Amino acid sequence: MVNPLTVEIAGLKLANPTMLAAGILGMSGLTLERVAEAGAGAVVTKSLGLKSRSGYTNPTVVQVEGGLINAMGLPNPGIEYFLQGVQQTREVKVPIIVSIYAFSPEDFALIAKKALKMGVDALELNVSCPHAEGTGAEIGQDPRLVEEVVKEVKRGVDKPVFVKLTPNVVNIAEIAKAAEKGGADAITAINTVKAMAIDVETAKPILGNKIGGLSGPAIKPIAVRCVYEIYDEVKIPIIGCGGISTWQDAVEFMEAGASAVQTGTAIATKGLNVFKQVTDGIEAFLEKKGFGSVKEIVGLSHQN
Ligand code: RRO
Repeated sequence: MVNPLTVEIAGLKLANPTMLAAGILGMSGLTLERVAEAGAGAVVTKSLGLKSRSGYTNPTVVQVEGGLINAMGLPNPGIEYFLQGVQQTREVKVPIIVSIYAFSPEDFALIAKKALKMGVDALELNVSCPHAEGTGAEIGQDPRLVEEVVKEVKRGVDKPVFVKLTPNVVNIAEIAKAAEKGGADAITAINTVKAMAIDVETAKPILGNKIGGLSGPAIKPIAVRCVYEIYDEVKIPIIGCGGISTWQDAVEFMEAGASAVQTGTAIATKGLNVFKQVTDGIEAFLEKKGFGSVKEIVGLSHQN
């Protein structure tokens, strides 16, 4: 009998449609392995660059109503050091997707090649960090640059390339179309929403970087709208991300048009059980509604 939860994203086979989002617990082989063992269908690493980077000064995260605002500032040990560490840990038994960032199309292509040489399954291009100078959303809000980055990466690699988009644009579907034109195999929507918090007593911005990115339940309706709009404009699969912490959230994203979902902030509030809870909930929902596969609910809301 066919497993109703299995999905295939651009040739990548997942036992269930949940993934670890970039940025949370993706800092080492051991943490990726823990997430895989907890039931994620795939895992995405923290965003990695060519060189190590220490990130912004503290505080880098603040809790607000409905979520977290972070301005980590892309801290990472550099792609080669990180992937050597992953190779040395025990095997991660689900697909590993490496999130990468760079400051030019050429450097994106260089990091992509380095990642794939070390045996990872797919790449996620971060063109959406809301508070990075010269990279992230500064690239991801320009459709021509997005197309160029994706084209350059795709020229040199033979593994699936996902492109993670920023919601901080007027027309996200236009950016998704540019990524598809450049050869992207899937779209991840969305990265965090530009935000800030101020300490009223001292009148000081709380984060070291002042401005950061909001994640968690508060951004879910924004993310659902983005997935819905992108689904109407592109043929490649969409991976939904933004405030997913329950199976109902996951089903909502899939009905909007997502073929799989990523979870990040919910791990901080609910722990690693969230993957199994979401997967079990989706399975029960499919059975109750008489669907034979999770694929049958993708984009269902567009019929209504
Ligand atoms: O590291 C960060 O500050 C960060 C990244 Br790379 C990103 O893509 N999104 C975000 O909210 N924070």
